[in-house]
Amino acid sequence: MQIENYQIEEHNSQLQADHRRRFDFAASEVPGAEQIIEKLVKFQVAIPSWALGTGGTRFGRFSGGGEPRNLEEKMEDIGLLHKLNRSSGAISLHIPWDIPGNIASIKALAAQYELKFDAVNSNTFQDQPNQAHSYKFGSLQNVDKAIRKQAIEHNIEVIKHGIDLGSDALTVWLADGSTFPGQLNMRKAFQNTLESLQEIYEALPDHWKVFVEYKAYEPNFYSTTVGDWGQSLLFANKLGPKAYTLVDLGHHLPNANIEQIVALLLMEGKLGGFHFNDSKYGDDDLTTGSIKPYQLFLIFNELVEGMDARGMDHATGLGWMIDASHNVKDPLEDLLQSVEAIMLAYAQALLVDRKALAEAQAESDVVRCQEILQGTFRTDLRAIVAEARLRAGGAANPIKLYRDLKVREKLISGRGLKTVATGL
Ligand code: LRH
Ligand code: MN
Repeated sequence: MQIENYQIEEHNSQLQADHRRRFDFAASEVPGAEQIIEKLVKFQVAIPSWALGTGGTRFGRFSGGGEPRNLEEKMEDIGLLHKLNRSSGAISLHIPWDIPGNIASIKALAAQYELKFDAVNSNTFQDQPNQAHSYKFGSLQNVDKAIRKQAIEHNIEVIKHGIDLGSDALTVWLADGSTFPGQLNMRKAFQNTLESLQEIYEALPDHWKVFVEYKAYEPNFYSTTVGDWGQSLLFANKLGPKAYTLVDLGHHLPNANIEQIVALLLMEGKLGGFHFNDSKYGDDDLTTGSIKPYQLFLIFNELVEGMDARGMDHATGLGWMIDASHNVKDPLEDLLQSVEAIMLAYAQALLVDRKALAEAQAESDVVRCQEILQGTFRTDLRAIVAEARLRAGGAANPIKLYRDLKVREKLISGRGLKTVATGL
């Protein structure tokens, strides 16, 4: 299913007058609107190959139909998203859920859909059919050297797939840990994991990065061997300059100050990237910005301040990726909403009057600091984000066009109601 340029042009001309009115007002309110629009057009968010179907929970899965049956159809779906919002120009693969078969045809398809390959993800949290050793008690931490070796070899294989596709980063998330006190020698688990990661690190091409993703709990419920930002930073510092931490917004204990964690990891030059999503309780993998939009803005506020302090290019300096799972919504509509929330938070962070904020902070004028940040957060930049999308050739209102074109209905008629996408 493809969306044609004429369909986008028709949609945009119908919404032109309304958009122009809203944009002219927004631009009159927003100093530096043109600079913000330029940065938004450059900013691309990678879509996870494992979030194009209906994940479900252990209590049940309610398929929406028309799910992609293979990597080619997943790239078709991400191509659709990118056609609509021009900000989803990358795919992040998860191996072995999405092993690229014929590299040449997969790369040709990526070029056709204008998609780059972002970080590739290894998977040593599930046992594959005909796997020699089980990861039941962990992978890189495992007390059994043969199991650690199997997990190391898998990660090196994932790097090879990434090299073939033109990716330049490996994301390692480990479910490793323990579920009961006494089950694990946590110091030895750390050391086994570090030793294993060092072998994986040695296999990285010179220009590659490895992102060490931390998570507080699940599927282990007593200790997680890469359990928080401090442990991830410890690994990244001990591994070397190609190793960084990865912040998945849902991987923190309740009320963690994620924006402070981001500020410090960026200050240390050890922040590698993000898995954007939202949550109210645990690793809920909900739509980005759907539960705590102010926190998302505060995170981007620290990112813009910290990246500018280091002279980093916003679009290419970090790994911008979504990591979500869909239970009750159309996966493509959910991903369109997530990208929109990310672009809005980034736009608002670009709008913050940094000079005024620094002056207010220098005078400990708490109220003025708040007024500057909250005033920016309460500034409606949706028309500015829409204008950037239109200038990049996208749709004025992606979800409206997605529905008007009956995309899901067409995917269901093409693929059937019962297809199940690999992933979460
Ligand atoms: C773990 C995680 C990790 C992925 C998986 C799909 O919770 O966030 O990033 O490997 O989800
Ligand atoms: Mn993640």
